[in-house]
Amino acid sequence: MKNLTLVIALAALSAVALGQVHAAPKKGVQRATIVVDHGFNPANLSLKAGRPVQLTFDVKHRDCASSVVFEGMKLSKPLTNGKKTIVSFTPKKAGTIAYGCPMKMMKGSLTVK
Ligand SMILES: [Cu+2]
Repeated sequence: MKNLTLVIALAALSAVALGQVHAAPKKGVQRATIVVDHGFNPANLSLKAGRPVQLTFDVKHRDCASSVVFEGMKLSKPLTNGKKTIVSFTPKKAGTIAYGCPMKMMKGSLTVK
């Protein structure tokens, strides 16, 4: 009888876990963390067009990247060592979005599909 109770409890847990997966909104925010440590890691991310993006730049050592500049988007945000900077936008179409330090020495890219 105790075993049966355990099985039911596990089944209930599984249902909750599955429910959470299904509950995730189809048009949810695409979140990712990019570590800034003498470069951007990961240097490339794949994103879906038409869905909001929230990138967290976790800055360890920004070096010359006093800010992160997104080319062709009129978007830039200052970076500070030891702090996190959140950048939000919605990629409208497929393509590659390049970003980097203001001098384009440290580089990263976003592949929008
Ligand atoms: Cu630079």
